[in-house]
Amino acid sequence: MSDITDAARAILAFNDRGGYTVPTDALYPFQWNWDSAFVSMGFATFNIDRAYQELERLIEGQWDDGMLPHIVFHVPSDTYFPGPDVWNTHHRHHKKPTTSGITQPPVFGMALRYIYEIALTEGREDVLARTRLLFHAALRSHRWWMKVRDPEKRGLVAILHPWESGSDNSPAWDEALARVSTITKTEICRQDTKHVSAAMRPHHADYQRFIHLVEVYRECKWDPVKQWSAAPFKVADVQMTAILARATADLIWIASHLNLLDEINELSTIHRILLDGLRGRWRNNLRGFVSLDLISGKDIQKPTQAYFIPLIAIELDTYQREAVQDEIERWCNGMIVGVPSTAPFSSDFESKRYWRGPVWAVINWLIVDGLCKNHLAELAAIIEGNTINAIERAGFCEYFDPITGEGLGGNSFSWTAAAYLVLRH
Ligand code: 9WN
Repeated sequence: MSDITDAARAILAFNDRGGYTVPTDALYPFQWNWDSAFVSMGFATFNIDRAYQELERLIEGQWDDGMLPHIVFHVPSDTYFPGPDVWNTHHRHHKKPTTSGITQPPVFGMALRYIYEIALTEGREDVLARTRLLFHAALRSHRWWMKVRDPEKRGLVAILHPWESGSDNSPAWDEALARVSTITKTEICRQDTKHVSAAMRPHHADYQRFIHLVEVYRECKWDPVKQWSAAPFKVADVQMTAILARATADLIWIASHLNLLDEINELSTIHRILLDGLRGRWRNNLRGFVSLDLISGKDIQKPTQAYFIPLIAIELDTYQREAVQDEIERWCNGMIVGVPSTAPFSSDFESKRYWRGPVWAVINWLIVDGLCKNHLAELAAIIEGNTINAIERAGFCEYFDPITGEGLGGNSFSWTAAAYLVLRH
């Protein structure tokens, strides 16, 4: 085992708060949904029980209707805004702990398959009951997605808040977010810029809109049907849909192992619907997949990493495969580390600002996985190698400047450590 692998494990231990892992100390002091799913896979490379525990602690926050919230506030902290008092979701789920009122990409099902597969190779028959319980939690959340976030049956699931996407202030949301009012009743007490330079974070007006959206949904008392009608921001997101589709395929795999025939049928229907929806979002001229703004009815053409995420779920045809390869190579041309979260030739590109250019190790992990699935192993190996090099050079930071390779955002970041462990595994 290398020193760097040791260091990655040490970061997960340092960020462990008792069976769940915070993304990084102070900047993100709670349990985040998709961070924990990635982190559980990192744990699975050396500690299966801890991997299961990460997911078990996450579902403590699952709502009665199946939603897996984006943050679980296990223990109070005043180093992050907005905290539980701003969300005010208490009445929506009658269990402790409190949570935020929105969700995040459902990497959970992908993680469960990953850790279950490793457990099986280790001959761990004792994980069966734990796997079954987590499988049913994931299934409930996938039902929630289909019912609540695709009520008009497009085969695409929608986000009602940029924070749900995980790519918070991506240029992809600019036009849709500009329609949202900047007026808020809540005083905005940002904590993020106390930990990280403001030049790397969203602008104040973005935060005003983020909080305005929280207030709209809070006034709906977090009722999903009311939220759908009231939402001033509503985007059918290809990245989210692709992750849901892939996680659904992974749940089908688990259900086959557990011999759950009704569940296999139900999930197979969901899978087919999502793949049909995704296939319709490919654009030849852009050489990628595009999200749909459900309020304007227009394609979101901004070139972001989301263009390529559907590869984790979809088998491309030969034409698409070549187009994607060319396009990713074009985006990475001249970069020390790709894949940038916004294309470097775009006027929105900013190499250091959140989701507007920097490289995230977990996004590369998804892209590498999608390229391998689509027989583009050579390009996958290059991106994987560059990601590992970037981490070895700059450390386990939150994200990287693609032009300089500099490490940015929070330090000692859990999902970067997890990405290292999995890509090295
Ligand atoms: C809001 C924790 C999270 C990640 C997101 C990332 C960032 C939060 C924030 O940090 O979002 O959820 O306050 O900026 O964008 O992907 O899950 O690491």
